[in-house]
Amino acid sequence: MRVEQLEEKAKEMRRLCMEMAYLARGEGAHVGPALSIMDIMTVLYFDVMNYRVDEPKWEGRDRFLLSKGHAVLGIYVPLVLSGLLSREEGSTFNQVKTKLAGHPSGKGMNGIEHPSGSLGHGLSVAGGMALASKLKGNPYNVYTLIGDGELDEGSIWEAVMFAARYKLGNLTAIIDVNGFKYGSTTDEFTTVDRIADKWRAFGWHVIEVDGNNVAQLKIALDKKQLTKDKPTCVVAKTVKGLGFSKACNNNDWHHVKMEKEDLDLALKELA
Ligand SMILES: Cc1ncc(C[n+]2csc(CCOP(=O)(O)OP(=O)(O)O)c2C)c(N)n1
Repeated sequence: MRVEQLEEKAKEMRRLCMEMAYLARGEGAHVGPALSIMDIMTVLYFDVMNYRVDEPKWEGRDRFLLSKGHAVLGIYVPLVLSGLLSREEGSTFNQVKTKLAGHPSGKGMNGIEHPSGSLGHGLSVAGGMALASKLKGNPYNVYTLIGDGELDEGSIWEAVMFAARYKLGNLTAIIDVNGFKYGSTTDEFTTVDRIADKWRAFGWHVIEVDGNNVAQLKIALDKKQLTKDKPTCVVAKTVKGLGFSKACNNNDWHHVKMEKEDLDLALKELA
């Protein structure tokens, strides 16, 4: 897709995100964490990744794992807009008997490669999938998206070493650097600062971008950027809650029960 088309798609993604969050108003939804990654998800699902809507389990598909699983609308929305999930399934988000739970379980539905929600696991699983691709001689790429607060989890750093050791050039980790975690800024307690330097020191190929700029993301995530024998880390600086004025850089919108007036305002702003 061209950059302008991707920008339009990102807006459509944010509109559907707000509509689905409102549908789940009884349970609430993680709106801020999902809005910050919408541009990344747009570029992945509508410009970068190979998948087949009519054959969701195609062995050659690229794999995506949402490690910060609470931002689940960030993956349900592109799954609905790509056709991997139906609109009808989408409208059951976070309601009784839904398959689309508030954290991705993937049970009985297409497009979720692995459950998440307990932070810190996505990169380990993605690394295993990337190694399997090499061992089986079945070429596909694996992508995982990690929160900057999530970098506090020690398991991530074990997986960082594993991926470099096995030269997983088909693996890309994208870090959503929005400066917040749950209830605080990222640097309030423990701090993982100079993120790019750290991943580089562990032997990764690192690219830094504005994670809400689809033109920059399109270049950074282009498969031509992958190196044969180093995994790639895209450090994406984002704004939590971007797209809706009340949520923008406001961590009170980490998890909310939305009111109808919020939805109306959001749809107006995203028109
Ligand atoms: C192992 C684990 N510990 C704690 C939590 C609770 N928790 C949910 S979201 C969150 C903050 C995550 O921050 P970040 O990764 O920066 O994501 P953001 O919401 O800011 O996009 C925490 C600590 C969890 N889900 N899993």
